[in-house]
Order: sequence, then C-alpha cells, then structure tokens
Amino acid sequence: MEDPRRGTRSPGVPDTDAHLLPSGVPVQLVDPDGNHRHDDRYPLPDGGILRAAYARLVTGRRINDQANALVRQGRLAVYPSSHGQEACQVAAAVVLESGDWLFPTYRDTVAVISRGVDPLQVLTLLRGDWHSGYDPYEHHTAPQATPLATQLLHAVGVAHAAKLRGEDTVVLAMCGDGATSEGDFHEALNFAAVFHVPVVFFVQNNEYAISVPLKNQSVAPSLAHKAIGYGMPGERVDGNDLAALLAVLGAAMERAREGAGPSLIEAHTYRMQAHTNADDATRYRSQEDVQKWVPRDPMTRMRAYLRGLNLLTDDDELRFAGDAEAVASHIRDGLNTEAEPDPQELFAHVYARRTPQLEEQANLLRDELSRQDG
Ligand SMILES: Cc1ncc(C[n+]2csc(CCOP(=O)(O)OP(=O)(O)O)c2C)c(N)n1
Ligand SMILES: [Mg+2]
Repeated sequence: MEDPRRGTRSPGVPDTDAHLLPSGVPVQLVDPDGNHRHDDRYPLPDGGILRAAYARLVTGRRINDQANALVRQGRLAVYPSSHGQEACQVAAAVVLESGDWLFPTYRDTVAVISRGVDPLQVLTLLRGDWHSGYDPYEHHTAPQATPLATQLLHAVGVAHAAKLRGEDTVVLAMCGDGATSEGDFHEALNFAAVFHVPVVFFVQNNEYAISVPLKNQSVAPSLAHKAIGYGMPGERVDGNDLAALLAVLGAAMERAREGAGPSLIEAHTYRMQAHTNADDATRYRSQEDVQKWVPRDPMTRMRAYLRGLNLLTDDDELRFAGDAEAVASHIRDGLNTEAEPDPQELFAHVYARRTPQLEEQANLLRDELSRQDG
C-alpha cells in the first residue's frame, strides 16, 4: 500500500500503523480479586516466578515503610516512596539480565535494591551525604536521577553504544507521568526510534506529578499512545498487576534484545503517599480518591492469586516476612549510625582537574572549618 509520507512499504511491514498502538485498556492478567484473566498475547508467567517475585514485593513494601520511618527519625533527608507501586519496581528488576542496564529515578529505590544493590548503598543518596552510594558500572544501574527525564537520554546513549559494540545489552529506562512532558523525554524517544536502539521506556503513571494531576499533564488518549508518534510500539499495563507487568515488560525486553528496536510501556498505578515527606498531599487530593486504590493493591492481589492455587503456604509467608524484616533491620542498623562526611569531598569529583574557582572555594572552606576547630 502506498504511504503518502514514506513511499512504498517494505515487504512484510503491516500496511497500517495499528501494531504500534497500545491496547484499548491496560493489559491485566490477574484482577484485583486474584483471578487469572486470559490474554491471547501475553501468557501468564510461571507460578514459581510469580512466587519469587511476590517475595520481592513483600520486601519492597517493608523497605518503603522502613525508609519513611527513618525520614521521621531524621536519618534520611528525604524519601520518595513507591508504596503501592512495588509491582512496577519489582518487575523492572526481574526482567533484567545481569548485563542489562537500569536507569532509575528518585522514586525507584525498591527497583534498585531488587536488582541486587545493597540497600545501604542505595539509601546513601537520600541520606544526603554522597552523590550515589553505589558503583553504577558494577551493578549496571545508573544513579537514581532527580532532574526529570535526563536519565532517558543517558539510557538511549548506553543502548546506542551497546548496539555499536554488538553487545546484546538491553536498557530499561524509567520515568514518571510528569516526566513525559519534559523535552528530554521526546528527544530520547525520537533518538531511540531513529537509531533503532535496544531500550524500553517504562513510564509509571501514578496519576500525579507532585500536586499536578494527570489531566493537567496530558490529554493524549494514554501516555503509551505517544509511542506511535515516534514510530515505536506502545503498550499499557495494569501497574498493580505483577503478572501483567512481568509479561508485558518481558516481551518488550525480548523484542529489544532480538534487534526489533525500542518500545514504550505505560503502567497505570497510583502514588498512595505524598510525593515526599516534604509534601502535604491533602492540599490537592481527597482521601476518598486515595482509598479507591486500596483494593487494587499489588500485594493483596498477588497473594490472593498464589494462595488460591496453593502456590503460597503459611511457611512461605513467614519466610518472606522474615526476609523482609532482615532487610529492614540491616537498613536501620546502617542508618542509625552518625555519618561523618568530609566536607572537602564536595569538590573532589566535579572536574578531572580542579578549576581555580573550585580550588579557591575548597581553600575557603578548609580555612573556615579550621577556625571553627580552633
Ligand atoms: C527538570 C526538572 N524539573 C522539575 C523538577 C521538580 N520535580 C521533582 S519531582 C517532580 C514531579 C515528577 O512527577 P512524575 O514524573 O509523575 O514522577 P513521580 O514523582 O510521580 O514518580 C517535579 C516537577 C525536577 N526534579 N526536574
Ligand atoms: Mg507521577
């Protein structure tokens, strides 16, 4: 069929663009009551995989609650919680091979820990005493980005490099609904599509960008619809359905690994708590709206599914809770110590060779501190 913009399509390429459009409703494989919903396109992951991933949900929830408590105790400077979004967090970690790369945001602490980075190293950033507590190269995990959407461009660059080197690395780049309004988001998607690089963009649509609701952010039919504008497939998935997330993200990763290019996945979820401890969410949304999402909780649904099929025993649950508690106490023990940051480190890794201005500032600070000591 003749395409007015592109001329004749290549053999085998569908003569419509419908394959790039997301499903009409988000893909769901397990409903909020824990029942399997059949979907021809996405097989349900194996029970053993779901049970192991559920264990990570339990730990993820415990990490969120522990970190929130540590903020109130003054041990963490800030904590953007992913309470209620743990299925997205766990799925993002589970679908990665060890050589793949993850590009997380400030809200994706649980994903980074679930990837295998020591929680204390991860929380160092939010404690406020170091740029990033872990080595990105060791874990193939970029530092958690606070400047919105910047990490998406970095992710595309890493995917491009992997492609040029002939590696089979796939890059998973995370962002929020609000970040899709940033210029960097659009540049990253366009670059990824044009250069056909192995990257999966994973948007957690939790309906808010601090106080800005989604309806003031975008009037696109869905955020996944943005993909077709760049010529890549988009898909929507229930972001509180761990099984659907594993299936949809897994398929996108596989596509990318096979050389079929980038895609955009939008997970529909909800930010159950305030943006951070510095935010009062009652100023802009009602408690009733929040309560509507309680029955859709990702943990209760996966638990109901697994219990219904006898894939989760009382012993399993005790073990999972114990494992989660061990992670929480590791975090408490580590953060309940006094940090002794060296203020001179502020200047240490800014440039390979220190500028005269930085040198002057470093000397001023040294002088100031020595006079306080005296
Ligand atoms: C470039 C840039 N502009 C503004 C901000 C301030 N800011 C921090 S978080 C945030 C909201 C982001 O919302 P969303 O992308 O939906 O992610 P969520 O916090 O909901 O996970 C804003 C505007 C920032 N960090 N970076
Ligand atoms: Mg958001």
